[in-house]
Amino acid sequence: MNNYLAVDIGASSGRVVWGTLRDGALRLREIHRFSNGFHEKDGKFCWDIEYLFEQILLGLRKAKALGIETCTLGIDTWAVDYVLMDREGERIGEVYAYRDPRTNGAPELLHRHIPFQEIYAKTGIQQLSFNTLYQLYVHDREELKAAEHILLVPDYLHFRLCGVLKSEATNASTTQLLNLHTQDYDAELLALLGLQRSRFPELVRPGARLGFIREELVRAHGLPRCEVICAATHDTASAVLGVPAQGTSWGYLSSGTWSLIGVERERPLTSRLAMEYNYTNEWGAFGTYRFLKNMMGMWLIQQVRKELGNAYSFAELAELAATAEPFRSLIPCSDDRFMNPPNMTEAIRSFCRQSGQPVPASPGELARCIFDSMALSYDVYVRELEHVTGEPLKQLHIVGGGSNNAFLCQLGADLLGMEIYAGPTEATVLGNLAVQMIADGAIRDLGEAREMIRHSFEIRKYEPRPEDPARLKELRDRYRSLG
Ligand code: ADP
Ligand code: LRH
Repeated sequence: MNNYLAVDIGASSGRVVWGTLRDGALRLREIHRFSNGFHEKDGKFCWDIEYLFEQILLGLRKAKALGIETCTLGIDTWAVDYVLMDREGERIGEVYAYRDPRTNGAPELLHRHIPFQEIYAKTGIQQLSFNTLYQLYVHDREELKAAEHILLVPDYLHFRLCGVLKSEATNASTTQLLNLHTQDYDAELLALLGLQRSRFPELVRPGARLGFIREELVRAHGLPRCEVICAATHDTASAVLGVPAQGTSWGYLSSGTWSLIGVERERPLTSRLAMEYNYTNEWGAFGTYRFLKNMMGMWLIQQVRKELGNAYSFAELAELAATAEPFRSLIPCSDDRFMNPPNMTEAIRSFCRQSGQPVPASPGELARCIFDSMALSYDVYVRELEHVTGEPLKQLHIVGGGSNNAFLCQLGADLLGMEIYAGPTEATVLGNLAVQMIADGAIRDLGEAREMIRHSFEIRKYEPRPEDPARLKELRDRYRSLG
């Protein structure tokens, strides 16, 4: 029996999970879980990359303690953020978090040199001010000059583990620097940043074998003998691989710190409407593209929960929301004001106050305001998605931590008038493992992986309850009018 380890690090937490295949079923055992989050250092918002690397080593040490002597390992993390490295392999500076405000206004500055339409035609990537393109554009010039290598976070972690320099394609596409037509980094965009192609490693696809964890690390930390395989290193790419869908006409909502809502396609879609709606075409594994849009996700409730002193669990906040008055106050979830405010609770209250709505006071009212707004936002984006692709959706699969929120799943089903299938929570881990198992020949292809996931994990179905069409219209209009 082969051992497959997945390291999955999201913006709010990370885990090391052991996957095995037995009797045609996929089994998971969580070996190590740790918290994640960015912190403020000298006025900059940064990730603690050394802490994350230590957590990976700790997880691997625990794997060995459980009796795992040999295994393969795949890593995925959140997208767009990067590490600068000199020619000796030393990190330069801090690893900026995408919520650092340094990129506010950066797209407008960059678009003076190249209009967004041209960037979109090349890359098919939605405009988010934190895309690597804009982050590099405003990065300290001296630091950037000193950097021999620019590595996205999982590529850097690969380098630290096995000394190999590669740029994994699913995550690299989120830089907004990959050209859909040449299937490589775009020369014009690199020139605009003053960077040569050589600063980025060669592109590799999920399933590529990177090599074994360095002997010194294995000995110093008591690790298993571990071959590193490129997962779909963008967590959302792995999450979508882990969606237990079958057939056609399904959409997905990867629900964690972000909500990523979209469809899987075999070809990119870069029509004028796709650009106007700001839909993205991120590269997926096995020749797929993720046509999706980012909306502000559980970040809203994560921040409010923290500001309530972590006195309530996520499940309790969902239960409190269920008992609060429905649709009393709404916020435009994805508005920039909620990107990284000094205080989320205050930002929500202040929006409600300014827009003449009742101000949510209690934890239940705050949670209700967030979940009502998120569910209405699902509705807006699913309608856009159907319009732009010309293909109606029959069902939506929600995966990730947010799939545990039964209240929100049901609300989504009601507003969308569509069946929602919720779970697995650990779809990202499953997508990560699936790539390793396919590379290993243990699973034939993505279809078989999804079928196995469907049969191995509980998936909850939410049927839409009848809604009054006039009330639905009124709610949609109200939400859309928020701006
Ligand atoms: P990320 O990968 O971005 O760190 P996750 O996929 O781990 O995010 O999802 C974390 C989120 O899942 C939490 O912020 C929370 O909103 C939600 N969540 C997890 N468990 C529950 C639960 N039991 N009930 C409601 N929400 C939950
Ligand atoms: C989700 C995610 C998302 C990106 C954002 C930076 O964790 O990777 O797909 O847009 O983080």
